[in-house]
Amino acid sequence: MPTVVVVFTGPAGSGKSSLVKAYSEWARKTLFLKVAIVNLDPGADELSYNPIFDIRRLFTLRDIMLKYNLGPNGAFIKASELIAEKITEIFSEEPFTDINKWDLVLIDTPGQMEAFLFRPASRVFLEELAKISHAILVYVIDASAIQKVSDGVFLWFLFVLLQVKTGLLAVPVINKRDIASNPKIVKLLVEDPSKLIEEAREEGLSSEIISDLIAIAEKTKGPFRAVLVSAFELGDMERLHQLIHEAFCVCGDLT
Ligand SMILES: Nc1nc2c(ncn2[C@@H]2O[C@H](COP(=O)(O)OP(=O)(O)O)[C@@H](O)[C@H]2O)c(=O)[nH]1
Ligand SMILES: [Mg+2]
Repeated sequence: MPTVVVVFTGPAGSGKSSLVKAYSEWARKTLFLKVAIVNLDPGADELSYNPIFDIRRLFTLRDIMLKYNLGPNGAFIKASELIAEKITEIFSEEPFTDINKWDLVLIDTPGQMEAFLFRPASRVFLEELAKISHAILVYVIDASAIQKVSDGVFLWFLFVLLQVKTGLLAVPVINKRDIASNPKIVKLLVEDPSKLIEEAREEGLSSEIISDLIAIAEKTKGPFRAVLVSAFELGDMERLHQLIHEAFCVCGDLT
């Protein structure tokens, strides 16, 4: 089977790094896959996994703050520009040089998704990646961050924008199921958003706007089941694995 590259994206704190760790451990232990991990987050303090490529070898957030006299937000933006500038250097290192050697390559992205994915520079990285592999974006939704319909719709819109921006195959996964505030909303958001309209009315949201937003959620929902996982439960990673494979089957790739 060709190498699968999974890019973990999502808002800060949604659990990208935790899922990279859990999924890599599960895939190695259960499926005996050869898994390589890439860390693209220059702001990571300590990593709970062992990356084969780590952007912090080229620069850290702290280096950038000092060198360019920037605060953390400015430094994250600068970091994504530097990733684009150093693209040849990055792709001349493992695992990119011989990507077919691996069954699965997991890419952890900067904590602050908007400073990387929503900037022009990320396109350079993702385009380069798509040239050498079958890449999929996993968009991590934090179930504990969704109490109301409006919380869910907001996070869904970031997912829609991510797909529009990158044009890559993307799937949503709901993390932190162990501390989910309102699992019902999360599930409907992915599988049947139109059912949220009633609930949104009860929240007193402007019904016209919210039904328009939900109509867009309906249009962009894709054929996927809601997959709820906890990065603390290794067994849950089987569901994530199946979701990724289903996504490739649906788009007719990976044959
Ligand atoms: N309860 C719970 N906490 C989680 C889960 N996944 C991650 N976390 C916690 O959420 C915080 C942010 O996780 P992290 O992986 O660093 O998020 P990232 O910024 O998206 O990389 C950390 O304190 C994790 O321990 C989960 O499934 N359940
Ligand atoms: Mg992280």
